Amino acid sequence: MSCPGRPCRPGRLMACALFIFFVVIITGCEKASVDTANVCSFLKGPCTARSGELDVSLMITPAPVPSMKDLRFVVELSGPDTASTATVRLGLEMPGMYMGENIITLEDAGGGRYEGSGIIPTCPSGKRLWSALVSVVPEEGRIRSAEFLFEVAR
Ligand SMILES: [Cu+2]
Repeated sequence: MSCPGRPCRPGRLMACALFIFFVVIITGCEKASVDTANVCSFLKGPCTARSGELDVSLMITPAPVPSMKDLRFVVELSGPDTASTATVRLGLEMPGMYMGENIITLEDAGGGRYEGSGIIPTCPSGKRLWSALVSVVPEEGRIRSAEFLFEVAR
């Protein structure tokens, strides 16, 4: 490969490539602007959300939520649709950034309570905002889901 008017400088090409790479990362992250009023801390207990007739609460321990440590996830459901619930899944993702598939199937602990454990990886970009999408899959009828935003600890 030759550069017009001057000899090739691999160092310069490398710098350009790195610059473009970081611009892509930064603009990619900034698309995921989020209303921080809706961010859960779990410091004062579970966060709650409503999906149709279903009330969904989520607690993650320990709080604040560390990355790369074993975490405990507890979902509690209440409402008329709760009885026919077959499966409750929890999907962990970063808004606007693909961090790999991270889905936790929660065990039925009875009384509308579902429990499981998992790990949140450390984000290479240093971002800390995560989304836990709780999907309630009934034996029949439509899947209901509730999203909980939270930040992992520094
Ligand atoms: Cu990330």
